[in-house]
Amino acid sequence: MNILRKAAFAALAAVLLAPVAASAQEVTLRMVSAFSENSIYVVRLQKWIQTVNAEGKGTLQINFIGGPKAIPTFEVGNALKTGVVDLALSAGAFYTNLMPEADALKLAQIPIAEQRKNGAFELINEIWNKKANIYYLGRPVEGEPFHLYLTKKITKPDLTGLKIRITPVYRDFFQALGANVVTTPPGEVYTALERGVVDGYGWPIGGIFDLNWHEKTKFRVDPGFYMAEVSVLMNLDAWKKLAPKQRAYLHKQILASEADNGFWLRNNEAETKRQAAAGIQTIKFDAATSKQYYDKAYEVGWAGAIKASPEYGPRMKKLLSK
Ligand code: 173
Repeated sequence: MNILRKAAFAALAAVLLAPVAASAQEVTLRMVSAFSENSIYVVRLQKWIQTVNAEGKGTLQINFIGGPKAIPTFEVGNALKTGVVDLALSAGAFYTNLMPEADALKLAQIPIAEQRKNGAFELINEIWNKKANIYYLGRPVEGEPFHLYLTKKITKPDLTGLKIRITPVYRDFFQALGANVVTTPPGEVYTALERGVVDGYGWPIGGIFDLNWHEKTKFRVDPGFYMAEVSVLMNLDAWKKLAPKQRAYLHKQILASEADNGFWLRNNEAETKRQAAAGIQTIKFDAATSKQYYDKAYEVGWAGAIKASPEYGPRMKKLLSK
């Protein structure tokens, strides 16, 4: 009798619990972006969210709250760490207040697909989880180099006497070239140019038209250096709360967006042409000077990253360099 009762109870429990375990309820995640809503990063993000939501009915939905007007660029990291939002599209340079290692991802010379294979991705998550309570989901933007843009002409890589708008991305490099630097979020670049507070700024090859900086820009210095790192990040507690099926779904969708990275090369070409058409002149150095300029960017970049994180900098360098 006792055994029968136990068996009946177990059967009942299985019936009651099975549906819960097999299909977790749909979850809605709140997402912000550190870039303005009209930037190509966010335009593409919104398309991605549409796909995620269309294919994720009953599993997972993303509610896009907005760009820096919702949460200021440099505060997105903290909002993510503390769980004010679940997901964010941001660049490491915008959350170095949480962990200096964030900015080192700009120095990666191998694609994210390879980072997922060679242990770099695991290392990134080890650091990001521990130091910022962030799960590093993936990197949908690739192959977009940074450049120096100027309102005044230079003939050699010497920025002495010039004031340049930066984020942590460019600090060590532009300072090594003699610049005076001023940090601003992207949203304040136009005003800084307009008021003559800065003589130039750092930004990737794409996007200077989004906030009308082309109106104030006269020169772009080639070559580009580093690679713009724009990633999808998740609050670690929110990630842990997802059911395995929901995690797998998000993972599948982020891999799909990474696989679509051919877009960036086409975009780089189009934006380069658009800059020329807008009258922005290219400043090029001779081959030896160009190489010195490019090599110096990485040299001081890694030196800065290792100084900021003696613990992880060398390991990141080993796994992210070519
Ligand atoms: O604001 C910036 O110049 C910056 O740090 C950045 C990082 C990644 C992509 C675009 C800009």
